[in-house]
Amino acid sequence: MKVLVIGGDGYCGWATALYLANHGHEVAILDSLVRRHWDAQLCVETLTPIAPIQYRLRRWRDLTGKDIGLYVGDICNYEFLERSMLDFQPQSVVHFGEQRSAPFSMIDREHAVLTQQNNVIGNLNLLYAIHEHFPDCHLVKLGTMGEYGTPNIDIEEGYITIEHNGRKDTLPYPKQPGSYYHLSKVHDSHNIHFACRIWGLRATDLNQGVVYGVLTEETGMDELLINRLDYDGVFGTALNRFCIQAAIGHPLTVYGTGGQTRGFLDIRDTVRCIELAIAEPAKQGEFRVLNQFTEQFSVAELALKVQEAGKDLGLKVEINNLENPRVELEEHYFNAKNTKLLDLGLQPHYLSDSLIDSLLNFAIKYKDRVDQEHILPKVKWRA
Ligand code: NAD
Ligand code: USQ
Repeated sequence: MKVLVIGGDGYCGWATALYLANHGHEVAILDSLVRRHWDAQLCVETLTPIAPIQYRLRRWRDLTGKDIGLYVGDICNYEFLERSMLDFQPQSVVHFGEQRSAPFSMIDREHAVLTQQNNVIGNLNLLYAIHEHFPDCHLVKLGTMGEYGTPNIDIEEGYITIEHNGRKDTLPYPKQPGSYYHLSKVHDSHNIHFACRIWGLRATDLNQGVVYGVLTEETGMDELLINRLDYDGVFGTALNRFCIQAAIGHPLTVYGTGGQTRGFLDIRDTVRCIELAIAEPAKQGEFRVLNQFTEQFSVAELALKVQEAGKDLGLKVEINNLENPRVELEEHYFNAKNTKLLDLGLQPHYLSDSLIDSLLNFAIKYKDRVDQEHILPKVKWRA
């Protein structure tokens, strides 16, 4: 299948583009490279030294003989998006290309506006491009589990059946997101759902949990193919951050009590979920929603796991409960469904001691690149 991977220079997108190319798909990457620009603005670098996208792709071709196309530009620019899609003629579009950090979106008004403009307008342009030129193309859009928030009832996959005053209907599940970033995903979901209803587009919204890990079969082939691994207080995410903190002897930064529970998955499952979603597209007019995570953990549980694994490697790992910079529930009910991807054939890589070990060892290998200045959170929700 011809698959366009938007955001293919990023953490999930790079691993996915290589995985799909390795599994027989014809792949092109579209990316504005803006994430590299935001890193530079924040003066942060990923733990791993990532090569320029052109070098990455050349190395991939040299190693495998497979070509991955490249379109460098912003999907908020409709003419560029339309031209690239007409050139590539995709059958599926996987859309990872957004500003994806909650803290980044909460820095100030400017960053909130940037996040919502970039995400909502880029996604809307994509809906128009598909409608105008590729009405049969399947859109696979990365959403987030954080769209649901932490309601005091079970979280379903996208929809909930409600009985009210003697009548019954199946409706989109209520959304209570926790940042302007997470809100941008809710706006995207509504726009996609609407486009499916009025134009008959086919779309899958993948409500992904927090991703951890760095190595996939393909990104581990060569140093030039290495994936990014963020550890800073803006773009770094819970488990990845904890492993890197443990590697450099920094106390683990648990926000508040650490009772915050979220869905998590290994990056090797991210790439497989995308493959499964592509292989069985949503029907024409269908807005399909799949919850993409394999296990749920509290942040405190993850910190304890890293502490345990660290012991075996001779690391003395301390856990610090910091004042929570976010506004979020620290003790709450969380029980989210995630059966639809399993039904499509996902065989999860559950979080194991060996995965934490390998992530710790990976972090130790690159620990000299860590700038301690960027570990503690600086962005507050109530600044
Ligand atoms: P990332 O920042 O590593 O990658 C995103 C890529 O999109 C970057 O290369 C960036 O340059 C590109 N991009 C951003 N805006 C663009 C635009 N307007 N036009 C073209 N390219 C653009 O992020 P990631 O961690 O790979 O996340 C990918 C997607 O998955 C995001 O939509 C994110 O919300 C979602 N997601 C990520 C996680 C996670 O834990 N990393 C969890 C759940 C959902
Ligand atoms: N947390 C800590 N310590 C840290 C970092 C985070 O306790 O050092 C806590 C946060 O307060 C939060 C939880 O861990 O309660 C998750 O935070 P995170 O930074 O790991 O993840 P989040 O901000 O939710 O965002 C990430 C990705 C985003 C994606 C989301 C999936 O950056 O793109 O949408 O995970 S989800 O969480 O399911 O919404």
